[in-house]
Amino acid sequence: MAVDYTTHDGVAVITLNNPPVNGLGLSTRAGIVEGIERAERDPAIRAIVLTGAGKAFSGGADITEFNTPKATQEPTLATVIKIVEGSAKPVVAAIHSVAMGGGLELALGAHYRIAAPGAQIALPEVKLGILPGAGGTQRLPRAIGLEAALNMIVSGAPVDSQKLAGSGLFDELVEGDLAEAALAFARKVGAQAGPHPKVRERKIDHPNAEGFIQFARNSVAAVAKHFPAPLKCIDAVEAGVKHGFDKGLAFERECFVALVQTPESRALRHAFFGERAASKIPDVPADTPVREIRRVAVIGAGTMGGGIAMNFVNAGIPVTLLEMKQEALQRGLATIRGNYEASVKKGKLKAEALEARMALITPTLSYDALKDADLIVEAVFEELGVKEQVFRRLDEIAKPGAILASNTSTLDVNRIAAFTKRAQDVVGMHFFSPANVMKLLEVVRGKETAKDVLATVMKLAKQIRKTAVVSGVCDGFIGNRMIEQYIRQALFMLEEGALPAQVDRAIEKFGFAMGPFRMSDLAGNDIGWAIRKRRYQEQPDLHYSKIADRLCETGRFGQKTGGGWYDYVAGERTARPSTLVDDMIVAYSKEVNTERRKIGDDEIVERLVFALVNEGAKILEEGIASKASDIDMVYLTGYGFPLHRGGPMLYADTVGLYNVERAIRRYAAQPNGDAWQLAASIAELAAAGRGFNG
Ligand code: 3H9
Repeated sequence: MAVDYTTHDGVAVITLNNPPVNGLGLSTRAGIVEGIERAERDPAIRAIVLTGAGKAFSGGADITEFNTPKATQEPTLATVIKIVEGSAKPVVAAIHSVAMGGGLELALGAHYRIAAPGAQIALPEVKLGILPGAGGTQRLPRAIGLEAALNMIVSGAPVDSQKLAGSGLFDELVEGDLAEAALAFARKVGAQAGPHPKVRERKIDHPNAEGFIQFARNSVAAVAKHFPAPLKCIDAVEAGVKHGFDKGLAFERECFVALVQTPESRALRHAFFGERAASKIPDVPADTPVREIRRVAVIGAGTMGGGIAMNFVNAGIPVTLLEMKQEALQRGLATIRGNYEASVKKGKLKAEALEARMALITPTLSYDALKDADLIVEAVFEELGVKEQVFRRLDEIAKPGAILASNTSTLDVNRIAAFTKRAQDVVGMHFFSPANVMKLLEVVRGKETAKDVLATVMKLAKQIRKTAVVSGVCDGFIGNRMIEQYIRQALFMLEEGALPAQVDRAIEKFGFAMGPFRMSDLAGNDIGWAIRKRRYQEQPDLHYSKIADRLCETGRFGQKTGGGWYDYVAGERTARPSTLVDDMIVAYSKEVNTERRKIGDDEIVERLVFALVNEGAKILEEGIASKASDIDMVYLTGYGFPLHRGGPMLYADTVGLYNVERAIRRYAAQPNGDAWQLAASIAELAAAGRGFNG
């Protein structure tokens, strides 16, 4: 049963009971209506309490029902709220923990609301690319005022119930037992003559509603470039202000129906579920016991090691930081302190918190100090010989059961594990730079990594607020293996007729945060050069454009050398197209006998994005990633892939795999086409009329 019904001395209590968050799916909605009708029929009942079992009042509409027949099947949420609001017996919503989206809208349809402190109150629909579609844009402004409501609706951010005390939303904030208080409140209002108050009948008073609405429009302009929902939220609120509740409600409904079908909303919902799905590993059951992580050690206090240490410290976990030399240790600590000081300056961190965090770090020059660490993360130089030394040492000193993690981005985790006699305890934790900022963590599963090690690391990732995605062992893991194909295409296109600024502009217009050449100039062109040099040895037949090597041979490594694909003025980060480099590219085309042609922006985007998709498909085929959404999470959180497109694999589904396949076949027939080896699964899924995500 999704809804429980009990009676308590004249009061009916309707309890949503649809774990995990009392989502308002069809059976829950039907249960509420049944409960209200039953209470209305029963002459002994004077009032009704509406509440939620478990860890929420309600997390809102059941998102999994969107775009399915259940979503529109009666009773819809709008109907449920109408019935609640229309009840002759007063309905009291008793809110605790979470009242979000449709959950809050349902509560706004009740005649009275009481809440426990600490409940998260939100209309987060905008984060899913939609707007509150069951009266939220109409009732919330009437409950808490135009400005506060618009802020909540447009940001989607949760507000603590305590902060909303006195806002007009709650009739009472209850410190003690909410259930008891709800019964008492219901008995009180049940004894009063009706009609009972309705939020819809309140007025929206604002001295300059039009001005504030315009201000709100201006403030969402940047986000609105890629997402239609924020402006629609404002339009719907405005409709209610200008034309009254009923017209506003009808307009809100119209917007909801349109938005829920947009690719942007699909992308945001995909990211919402993708994030949660990433933490689930198919053969690691949810109840796998985890190891306790009370103390972490990080080896290497460079940029990476320091950033990694900060993640744990920020979560209150003490860290022992090991370096080989005193100066390096001091430098590392100073950088960490500097990062925290910058946060204090920006007002994001209190000065006392800075000291408390620094106090959680124990610097050391001795491996012996790592003896009591439950997790040791190695972030030393990226060379197998160096890793070997570290892991052999760790095997000697780490306590039994300690997890030994490598931050390697390119090396074989199985070989690293083999340096120890406890391969089951070894795992990859590939953080992205800057490690204290970037959300992504690739968790690299070696062939012997124990399940409880994986479960522990995934849980820990949540604690340090990372999006963790499991990758099998392969060169580059999920993210870098795919980006290599993207870069390869970018370089071929230079050779064939494009220039760096055009490539970057096209893909940035598609929505990437930064194009491949600006990105490479930022990261340092020497990094890619080193990888290519390794490739030339390992796979001498692999066809690469040598254009980037030419650039590197001139010492143009990017921003750090004052020039790369672009020119840079000292102290600035603005990328200025470089005549010298552009001439060099044109000369190179001549040298390799390629007649330069005009390459359209569409081709640039397709070749870059489909290179990711094609490699992603192979990664899935090989089981390196266990699901398409994992790949999308890697790209959304680690590589600046546009969120409104939902990641490369969802984007491919949106375009249609039939079209993706045709494009890849077309590019494979062009010069440099040997770089395209169509993934078998693309052709198979396309033939079956399916996508990566079903
Ligand atoms: C809406 O209401 C539209 C209406 O305006 C109009 C309708 C006509 N549906 O996050 P967690 C699942 S739109 C389905 O790990 P937490 C979630 O996938 C909705 N499932 O827990 C996960 O499943 P699993 C507006 C949902 O304690 C499990 O619950 N509401 C929903 O850290 C636990 O989730 C929102 O946007 C849902 N609505 O946080 C709220 N919500 O275990 C979105 C959660 O299988 N939800 N699940 O992986 C949240 O922000 C958080 O989940 C919440 C709990 C704060 C509620």
